[in-house]
Amino acid sequence: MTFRRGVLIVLEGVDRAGKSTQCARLVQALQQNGRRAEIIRFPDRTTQIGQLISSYLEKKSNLEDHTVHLLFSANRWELVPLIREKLEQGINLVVDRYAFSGVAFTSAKPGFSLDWCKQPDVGLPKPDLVMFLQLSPEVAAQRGQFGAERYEISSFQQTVQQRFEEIRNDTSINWKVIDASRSIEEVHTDIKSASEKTIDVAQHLPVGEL
Ligand code: T5A
Ligand code: NA
Repeated sequence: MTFRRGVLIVLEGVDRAGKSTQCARLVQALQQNGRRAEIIRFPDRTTQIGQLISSYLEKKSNLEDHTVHLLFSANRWELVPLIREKLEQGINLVVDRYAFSGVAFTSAKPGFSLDWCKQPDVGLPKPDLVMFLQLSPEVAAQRGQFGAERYEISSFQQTVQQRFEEIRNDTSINWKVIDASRSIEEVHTDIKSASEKTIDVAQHLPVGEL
């Protein structure tokens, strides 16, 4: 039997698009189909770097904008050995936010170019599929009020939404836009089918780099 690596599947999207809900459902569905699958989320708030980020997001501390951008990236880099190991073991990884969130959120701040924001993540394992959960701000608002975290402000989120649109022009990435305004089950069906198709193809290919 030929060896098959795990594939790297990322879910991105605006706030409350249902990323965490769908990541959990996808891992469950892949496992039910007899595949090995695990979830990874960014920021990973459990590491020392992750704790600095978490405290910043909770507004318990302030960090300079370039510095926090590099910390979000470092938080991904510190998990790269684990990510590579899991993929080599044939474990499919479902990732809740990745470098694209990093670029979209920092470049929504004044004075940050998309190009500068992308640099620290160059060389990270490249996702085999990035699903962008699209949801209008109006529908997102119906899913509850913003919490107290740093970026949970409507005007900032609108800019983040625009940055994501620009980022999706990068044709070196395998993007799939998913209409996230439908029911959890309908969205899940699409995500599951796109993921199964990607696994069938990408498990035979080498892991790329951003
Ligand atoms: N950030 C992150 C950076 O600035 N740089 C970086 O490099 C990275 C990685 C982290 C913050 O850090 C920023 C971005 C963020 O501001 P987080 O911890 O990922 O944030 O964010 P959360 O607040 O946990 O997640 P979101 O608000 O984005 O929500 P999700 O995960 O998209 O949505 P989810 O699944 O939690 O669902 C939200 C609500 O909607 C309901 C759910 O039950 C839930 O109540 N829901 C639906 N309702 C109706 N129909 C559906 N289809 C639904 N799906 C879910
Ligand atoms: Na989430």
